[in-house]
Amino acid sequence: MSEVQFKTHGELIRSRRPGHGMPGELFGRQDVFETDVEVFFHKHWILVGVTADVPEPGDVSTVDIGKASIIIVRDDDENVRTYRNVCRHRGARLKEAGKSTVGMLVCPYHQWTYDLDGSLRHAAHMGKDFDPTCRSLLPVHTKIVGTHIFVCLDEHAPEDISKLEATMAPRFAPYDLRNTKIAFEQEIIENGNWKLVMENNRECYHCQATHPELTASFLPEDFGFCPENLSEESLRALEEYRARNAACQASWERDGFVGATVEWLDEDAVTQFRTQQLVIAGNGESQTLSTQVASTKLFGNLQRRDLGDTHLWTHNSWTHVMSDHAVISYIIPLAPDKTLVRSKWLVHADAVEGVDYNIEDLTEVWIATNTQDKHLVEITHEGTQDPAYAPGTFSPFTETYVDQFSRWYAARLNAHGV
Ligand code: 3BY
Ligand code: FES
Ligand code: FE
Repeated sequence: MSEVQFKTHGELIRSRRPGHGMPGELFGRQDVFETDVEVFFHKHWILVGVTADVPEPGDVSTVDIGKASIIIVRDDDENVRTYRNVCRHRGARLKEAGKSTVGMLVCPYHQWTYDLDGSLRHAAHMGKDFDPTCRSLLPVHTKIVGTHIFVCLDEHAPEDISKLEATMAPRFAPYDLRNTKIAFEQEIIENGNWKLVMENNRECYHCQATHPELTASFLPEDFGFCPENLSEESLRALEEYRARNAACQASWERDGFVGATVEWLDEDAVTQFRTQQLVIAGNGESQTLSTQVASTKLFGNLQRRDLGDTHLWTHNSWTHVMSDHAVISYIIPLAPDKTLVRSKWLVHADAVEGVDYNIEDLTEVWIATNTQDKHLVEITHEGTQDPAYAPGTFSPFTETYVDQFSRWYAARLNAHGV
C-alpha cells in the first residue's frame, strides 16, 4: 500500500501554484477549518451586524462565531456595546444566538444579573467579601463604521481597522446609516467552505450566465473582461459604460460624494477591504429589477436617486449602499463544508412598508443572487473534494481578486505562524 502523504495547513497553502485555485484539502479538512476560524474569525476584525440589529435600549443580538459568542446590546444611553457571552460566575452562556429584549442581562443558571453597561449588579449568596466590580462582563474590541459593527475577539486587535474607518466613514456619512431599519433579513446555510463563499464573491466571471437579476443593474466593466474576446457589440457597450462612468463620477464629486476606488487587499493588509462607487445600469438608481429605487424614502436627506452603489468588501462581508436601500451580507463558518450567510436589507428608519417600499421589489435581486451563489458554492465544494480535482488556472482578466484573496489568506496564515 502506498503511504499517504500528510501536508500541514501551511504546506498546503504554500503548495498553491500562483494564479491557481487552492488544494481541495484547504476546503475540506477539519484541522484547516479550526485554524481558519481561529486566525480569520477570532484574530481579525469581522463584521457581525448592523446598529439596526439593536434599535432600542435593551435590545440584544447574540452572534456565535466558532466556539466564541458575543452579545451586542443597546444600552440605556443608546450606545451599542458588545460583550463576551460568558457568565463571570461559572461560565454559562447568558443568551442563545438570536435577538431579544431585556431590562438587564440575567444568567439563566444562578441569576447573576448584569447591567447593560456590563457591570454585575446582583449576585446572591456571595458573602460580604465578594467584590462584584471584578466580575463585569468582558468587553469586545468594537468599531462601528456607518452602521457596520466590526468586532475583534483577540486581545491585540489589528490597528489597520483605522484605514477602513477613515475611508468608509465619510463615504457612508451622507446616507446617515444609523438612522435606518432592517426591512428584511435572510439567513442561509451554504454547504461549502467559507473560502469558496468569499472566492465566489470576488469575481463576476460567473455573473452573466448565472445572475440575470443582478446583471440588470451591473455594467460591463464590473465583470472584468478579456479584450481579445469582445464582440463589437460588447466593445460598444464598454465604451458607453466608460463615458457614463466618467460622467457619473464627476457629478458625484461635484455634489461632494467621495467615491474613488480604494483597495487595501494585499499581503501588507491585515484588515483587508475594497470600496468603490459603482455606476448602476438602466435607470441608474438602485440594485432592483427595474434599476429604479425600491424605496421612495431615500436615506438621510439625500435628494439624488442616482448615487450608484457604494460597494464595500471585507474578508467576511459584502455591502451595497444605494440612495434608497442597502444590502449588507456577512458570513460565519460553521463547519468545513458549512457557512452561514446573513443578509440584511436596510431602508430609512421612517420608510413605511406598503407606502414607501414593498419587500418584493426591495429583496428580489439579492434573494435570487444569494440562491444562485449558494448553488455555485455547493457544487464547487463537492467538486473540490472529488479525488479528480486539481486546482485550475484563474482568468487573469476576471479572477484577479480571487488570486489576490488566496495570496492574502496565505500571508495572514504565515503571519500567525501557520
Ligand atoms: O456584488 C458582489 O458583491 C459581488 C461582486 C461582483 C458579483 N458579486 C455578487
Ligand atoms: Fe451564571 Fe452561575 S453561571 S450565575
Ligand atoms: Fe455571484
